[in-house]
Amino acid sequence: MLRQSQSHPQVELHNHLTVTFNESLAHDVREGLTADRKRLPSKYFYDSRGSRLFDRICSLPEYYLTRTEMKILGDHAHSIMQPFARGDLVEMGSGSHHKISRLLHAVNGTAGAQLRYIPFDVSRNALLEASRELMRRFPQLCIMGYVADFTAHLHLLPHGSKRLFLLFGSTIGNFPGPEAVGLLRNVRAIMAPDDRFLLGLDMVKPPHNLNAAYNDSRGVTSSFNKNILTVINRHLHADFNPAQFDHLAFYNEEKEQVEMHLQAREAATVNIADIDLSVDFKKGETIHTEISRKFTPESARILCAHAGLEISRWFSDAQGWFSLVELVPRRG
Ligand code: AVJ
Repeated sequence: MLRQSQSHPQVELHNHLTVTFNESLAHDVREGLTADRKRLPSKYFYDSRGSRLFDRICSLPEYYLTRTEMKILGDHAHSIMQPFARGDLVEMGSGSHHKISRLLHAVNGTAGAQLRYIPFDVSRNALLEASRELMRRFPQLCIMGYVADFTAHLHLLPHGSKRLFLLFGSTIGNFPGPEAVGLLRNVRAIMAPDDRFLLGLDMVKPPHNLNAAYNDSRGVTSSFNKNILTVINRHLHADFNPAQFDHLAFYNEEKEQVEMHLQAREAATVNIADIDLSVDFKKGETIHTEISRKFTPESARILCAHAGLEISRWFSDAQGWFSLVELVPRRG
């Protein structure tokens, strides 16, 4: 299905979502909340309220990730963009426009520059909002947005131009090992030899810094975590009381990942009307809502190698807290 945006001739939107949000939520909630150890996929944090809460997290003093990645992007944008004055910038899970703006800014005004921005996001609204702002800032830019799931729909991308793939924010850290490798392999599978892939990775660092980043003093991360229950209430007519759950986030040193959970304060039964499910919670029982893996130079190299990707350049901050790795497809 193709939808051309009337008011913005520069933007072209393609909608490829085959199952509705409610259908996929219903399936995942049933599977996750009937399991022995209850879990919910972290992608359901991001309705419009959740996305706003996440934006607030990004500017918290404790949450160094966004700030650090933005600084690295600013420092190295020219060098990163040098081979891409012409071509496609494919951003997976694009969300807001700040990071791509840093890269576009570096080529803005370059003679002969001709870039197309291809964001992938499951939220049509997020795509439109970001596109509007980008068109205002970069009137020459062409935008071809995909309302689609980048874990499933990358093969729909147009061919013919040199491409820079982008996955910012350490989003890859939300996927367990095999899934992360699968996702990177999917990108590798459609890369031409001259294409590049810029991947954001949050690095292992002292546990107190990691714990602080996911337990901010203003409680924004707690609201963000509990928002997943609000999403289920609204979309599936459930009766979760978010106030009866505690936000739990900690760095698991052995697994090198931050884990977020929601912990029931008291025993409770929750009814989820639309899927005819009632779920019992014991006092203290948890729902695992997110993993956020942290990397070392070695574990990053191994992850990429498993996906057939080689690190060509490594960009980092002075402390080595966050990395942007530039990847090339390995031959053969
Ligand atoms: C957007 C997935 C990178 O894992 O740090 C922020 C999400 N979770 N605070 C992360 C998040 C709790 C964030 N990512």
